[in-house]
Amino acid sequence: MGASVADMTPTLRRLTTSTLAALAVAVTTHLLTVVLFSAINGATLEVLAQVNGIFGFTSILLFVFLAIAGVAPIYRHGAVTLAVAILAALLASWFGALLALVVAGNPITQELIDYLWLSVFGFNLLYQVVAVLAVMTLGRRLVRTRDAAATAARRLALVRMPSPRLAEGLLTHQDRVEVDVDLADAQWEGYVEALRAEGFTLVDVPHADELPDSVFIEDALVIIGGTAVVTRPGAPERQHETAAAEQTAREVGLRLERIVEPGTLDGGDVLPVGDTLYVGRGGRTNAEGIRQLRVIAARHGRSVVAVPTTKVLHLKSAVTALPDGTVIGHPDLVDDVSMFRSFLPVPEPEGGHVVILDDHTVLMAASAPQSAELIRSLGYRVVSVDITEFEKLEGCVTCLSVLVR
Ligand code: CIR
Repeated sequence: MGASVADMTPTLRRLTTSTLAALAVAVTTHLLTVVLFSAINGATLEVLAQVNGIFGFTSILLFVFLAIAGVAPIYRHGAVTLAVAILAALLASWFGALLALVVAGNPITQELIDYLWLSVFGFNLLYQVVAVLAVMTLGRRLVRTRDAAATAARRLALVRMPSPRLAEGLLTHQDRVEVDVDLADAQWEGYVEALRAEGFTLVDVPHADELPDSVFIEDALVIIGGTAVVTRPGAPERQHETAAAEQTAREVGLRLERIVEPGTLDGGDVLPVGDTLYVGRGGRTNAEGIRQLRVIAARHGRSVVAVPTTKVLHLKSAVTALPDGTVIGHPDLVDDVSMFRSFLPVPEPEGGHVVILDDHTVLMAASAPQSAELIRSLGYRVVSVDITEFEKLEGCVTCLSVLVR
């Protein structure tokens, strides 16, 4: 059996994707051009065979050029794709026509070269236009579909190394307590290692020394299937965090959507449970942010339930959900537990925070041992991590990563 897209190494995947896209574009361009050209010039079998011969070398060259160019990320930005498509179509048609003429016994003369340049705006023009259109539609779609499939099938964890200015992070509901930045670094390493040990491939969002809260990467992106919704954090100081997160999301092949002004939304306010996204309406996420997310979610077959959140920073500072969909949290932190279909109280405030690692396993902070015991008694495996330094900044176990699976 062949390896699935997700099993391949990134280089092999880029190579196969690029070859497939180049093949699809070259074959489609060839067939379409031959049919259109023959139709224009009288569609007899003889004309068809002749036209087929004229564009044969061109199509082989188009395939080779695109297959080689596609190993680089040429399909990521429309303008780059267009430039490469035009160049590949021009080169392929020029050299393809040259080869066809030479093989047919024509000597290379100045007259022949002039004729080739003229052909760029003559008989080769149709080929070039069809090739560029094929790259921009078929080629791009094929590459994006394969990238999205590969991303969806992998277990990725996007993380962002703490800033040396971590201790200056924002505080809203807690008093400032001194943060041990070295301990925070060690705890972050422990958190990342725990994810790695559970089979996640770590992806680093480039760290930002000047952004104290950037380690809380969860607030910058909301993942819905193969799509990353780039948020617009409610704290103006945190809005610069999204650019690098967006770039990394693009690089791992996620499709992008955005929350835009005047909407604000923090990822920490979004709790997915089955096809429902519970969204906290609190200090960071406003009504317009929720409205925009509702529109985006509907396109992906998800519904949004807005949850008033006044007692804590984010909805997920109060509640998260177990793999079976039970919402858990400390009752003192939840505005209204009746918002959730099934709610289980836990004994500690930090016990309401879990990251679902798989159907049987959750990640929890070591600061909630009794809640961990309760969750174990429900048949789950609990992986514990120490994150005290991040808890001092109103962070919890969910906010240090964005999982893509
Ligand atoms: C803030 O106030 O934005 C940060 N100090 C904490 C963010 C924690 N994020 C989260 O729980 N999702």
